[in-house]
Amino acid sequence: MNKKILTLGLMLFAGLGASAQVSLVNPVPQEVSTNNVIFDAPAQWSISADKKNLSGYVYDALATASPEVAQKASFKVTIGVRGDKQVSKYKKLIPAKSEGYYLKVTDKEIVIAGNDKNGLFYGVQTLLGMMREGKLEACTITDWPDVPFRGTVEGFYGTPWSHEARKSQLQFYGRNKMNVYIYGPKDDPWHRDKWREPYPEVEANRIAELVEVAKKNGVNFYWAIHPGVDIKWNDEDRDFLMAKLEVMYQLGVRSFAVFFDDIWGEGAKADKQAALLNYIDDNFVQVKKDVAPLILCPTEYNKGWANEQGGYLRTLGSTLNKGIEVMWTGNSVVACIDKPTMEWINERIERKGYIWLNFPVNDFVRDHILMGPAYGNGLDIATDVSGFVSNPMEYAETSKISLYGIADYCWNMEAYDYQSNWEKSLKDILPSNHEALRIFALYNKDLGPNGHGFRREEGEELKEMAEKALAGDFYSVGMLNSACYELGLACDILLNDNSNPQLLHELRPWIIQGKNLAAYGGAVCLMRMLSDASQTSSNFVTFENLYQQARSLQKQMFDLENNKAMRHPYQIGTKVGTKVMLPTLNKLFTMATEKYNEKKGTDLNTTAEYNPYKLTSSVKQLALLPVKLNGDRVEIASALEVINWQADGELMIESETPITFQGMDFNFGVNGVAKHFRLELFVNGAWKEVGLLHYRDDDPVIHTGNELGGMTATKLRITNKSGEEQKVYFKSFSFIRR
Ligand code: 14T
Repeated sequence: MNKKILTLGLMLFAGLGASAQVSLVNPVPQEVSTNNVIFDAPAQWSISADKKNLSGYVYDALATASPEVAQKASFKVTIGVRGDKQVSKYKKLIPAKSEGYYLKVTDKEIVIAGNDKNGLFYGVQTLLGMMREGKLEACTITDWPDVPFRGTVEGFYGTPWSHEARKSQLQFYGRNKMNVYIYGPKDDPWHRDKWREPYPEVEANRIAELVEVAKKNGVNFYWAIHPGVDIKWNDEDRDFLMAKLEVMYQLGVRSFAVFFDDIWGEGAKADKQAALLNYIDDNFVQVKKDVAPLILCPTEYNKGWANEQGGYLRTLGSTLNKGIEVMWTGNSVVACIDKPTMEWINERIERKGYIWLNFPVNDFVRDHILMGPAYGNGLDIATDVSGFVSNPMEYAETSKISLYGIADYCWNMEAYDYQSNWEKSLKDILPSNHEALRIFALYNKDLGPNGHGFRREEGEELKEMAEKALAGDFYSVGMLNSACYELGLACDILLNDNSNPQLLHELRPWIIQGKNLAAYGGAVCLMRMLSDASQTSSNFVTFENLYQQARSLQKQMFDLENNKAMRHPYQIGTKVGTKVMLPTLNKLFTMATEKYNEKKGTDLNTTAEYNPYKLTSSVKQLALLPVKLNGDRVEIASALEVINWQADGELMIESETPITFQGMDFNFGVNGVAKHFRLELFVNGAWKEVGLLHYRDDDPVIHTGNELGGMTATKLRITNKSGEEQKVYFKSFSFIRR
């Protein structure tokens, strides 16, 4: 051992060195033996390989490493696949597992011996991962994947990934040893609505290019077709489908999937689906010989939707050809996967389920961006699944945070440590400012309330200080203030980082909201401190000015959420820190304002959530109903009880700024009651009546006359003009602003 190695080794033991190089590798390898000796990677190396390995994707990957290839260099890299004479003396050390490899690193040479081509490719990836700081670690690694098929399914609703984003994903999968990418974006017309039609030339060429990029990264590119929306179970449609697959085959695609999710009616029949898939298998997959086993995404793709009486899953199980894979999202649409989940489904489909994990997909919670770790799946299901793919967000670059974890989980399940994986992922995705990214990501993990009931932990690290701060502990208020300061600092640093423009582009609205949240937190924490202080040290940093600042930031957060340029077109909002931070700050705001009001005899509004619309009503049961903006629709929540609307009783909505009306309707649940009510808008200082009518006698919905469209007003009111009490239901009320 030379002196340099020794010193570096000692530095490491003394805790001065960087982390051991093998620990930089993702996924975590199965078997590693090392004594933590770290040394600089050579400037040059020579490569010894069988002729067939001196070109192709493995060689190309190796050639991206920093050492220059020079045949005279004394540092030698030997690469080979089982059976090659270059690695014959390592034969016994190569794991006899698909995609496995053996890697040996010393200060003189490196040997990489793959069990197969992809195994060798992964050995090279491990070497590249280890070398990312320009150093090597003497070690031997024996490695293989636990799950045979690992990767992603681009299967979300919303803007499909761009071509550039897809290429970047495929490279990321190669680096992180994922071997599957299933192309099935819901909003690609030629995947779903126009499934019978071939792609136009530009799109076709892109797919052909993706197939090539996938190959270079050891990834199987699966192209999925989604014919269930309107398929007829006749020969004509079957032939259309076969013809489309043939066109895709000509583009280079060698792996296929057929999706029947989110449909109903004719397309959803198990026997018909199975017959079609078997037909494709018999007449296409088996005939071509170079096509991967088919994948089916069934209509009943989760336990919650499985209808046992209908026998859908058991029909698939018994009739589908044995080689066909069947996808499964778990006990519900969005769920973590565990052993009982797998036992339940595998028994029914008579094969190992192929997991479609609906994480980190956010197409059902588009106001949140998901930057948290991938956790919660059983660490004991490696032998129960045939494949495991994640459905990510339409934000491709940000999705890499979670995908980095999925890759690790699928490769080496028992060793999977989601927390340390997450920390590593941030360094991988934004090395220049991974700490800022980490701080920001802490506030972007949970999904918020959602129809699937799928939540993630967020803000655990804040809970104790939040509780104490709310209990009046000022040290904890100070800590909360520091946390907000860190968030604001992180946001500004990120906005100034141009090392990963795509990531920053995706995160931008949330970062701006993060800045608002941080500034709001700063104001609120100070408010809380001053609400107890007898005097302030500044004439300007007063409670009342901080109160104004907090109010302003509440409004800025609201405006950003409803900003047409920034918000998602059909799911509004840009939410950050919703699990612990924001609710804590809101409580603290209310508490501080209450205390101040009490002390000073003031009457400052203590409700924390900004709302430009205010409801008042002389009808008792209506007076407390919340009004909310939802997109461009202003809605009053419905009441569950019968409303006793007294004669002349009125309901009024006031807006801080003038509203230009587009339309309005409401439902009082009783036919023919429109004639008992009067609608008026406050226009230029005077009340103007707007006509009310029902479109049909048997339809309780009340509509307005055409004169409403385009009117601008700051208030509206509805009055019971019948002279007697009306018993109605308050089922819905909304108007649309222009
Ligand atoms: F195929 C499936 F496994 C699947 O998950 N399908 C969709 C998927 O495209 C989407 O991204 C995901 C998350 O929203 O959920 C499925 O879509 C749904 C699920 C629903 F419960 C669409 C409508 C639903 F009501």
